[in-house]
Amino acid sequence: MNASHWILGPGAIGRLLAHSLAPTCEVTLIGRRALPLFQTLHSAKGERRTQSITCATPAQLTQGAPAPPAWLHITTKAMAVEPAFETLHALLPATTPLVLWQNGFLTQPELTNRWPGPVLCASTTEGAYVTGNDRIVHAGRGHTFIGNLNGRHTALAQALAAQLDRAGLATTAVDDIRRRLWQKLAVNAAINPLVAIHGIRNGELRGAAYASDVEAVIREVAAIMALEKIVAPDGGDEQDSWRALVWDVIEGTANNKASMLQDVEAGRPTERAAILGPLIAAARQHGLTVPILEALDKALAKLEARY
Ligand code: KPL
Repeated sequence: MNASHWILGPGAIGRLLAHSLAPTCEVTLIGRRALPLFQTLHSAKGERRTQSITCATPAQLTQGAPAPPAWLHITTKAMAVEPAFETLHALLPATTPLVLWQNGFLTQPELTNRWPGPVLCASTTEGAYVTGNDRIVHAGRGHTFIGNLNGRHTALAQALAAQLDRAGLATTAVDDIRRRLWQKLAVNAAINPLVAIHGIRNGELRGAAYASDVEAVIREVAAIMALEKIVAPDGGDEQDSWRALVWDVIEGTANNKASMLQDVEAGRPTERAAILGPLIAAARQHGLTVPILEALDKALAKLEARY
């Protein structure tokens, strides 16, 4: 068996990681409630794989006093990272490498500065969703990038990328994870708030009713990215590069119910603080006004206040 991995947050990405690593590594999936031992993964091609995956609550781990893991992956939503991490903190040597799998850019800088051990951030385009307590669907294969925000821990990032790659999740260690997290955040900011507020699938943003709103968000996001010196994935720093990126993702995910819409429908807090928060904060720092992003943030806050 390879190194042991604790995976905190049994959502779709957490369970996808557990399924992938379990055949070759010691894996513990950690969540607030117990999950069935036998977990099934359905692939997009209709294949099915059931395997036993050790699941535990933080209380059970605390009682059992297990050996600490080689890796702690935190796969909760951004706003759940702090309370979830608090439940395990006392069990972890300060040298334990953390791997943060959140969208946006909220907890990544915070934990990178605070945790004494190595902190790696992951940005993934793997597509998965939960269909029950004991099953998930791996809807689309993607790519995962792993790196440290300060450009440190290169060998560790490479070792983890190799492990994940061997486990079937295409992964590359990178030295520009900050840029990649902000690129994803730009796309999420242009899609997620609008579809969550209007209750629509991603593809509906192409219609006349919403396309100009998307364009307005892209203009503000592109202005922030320019000030933050974040180039688009095609290397361009013009608004057109961001427009092309966002509309490509809308096209490619036209049938998707975006994660923020799923959160609103389920009455869960959204990731607005992790996605819109860093953009609005950066705009303020640069003295830029972003009325559209601020209005989206307010509208989401109002929606969340209803549940
Ligand atoms: O990542 C996404 C999400 O749903 O959070 C997008 C890109 C918007 C695709 O649905």
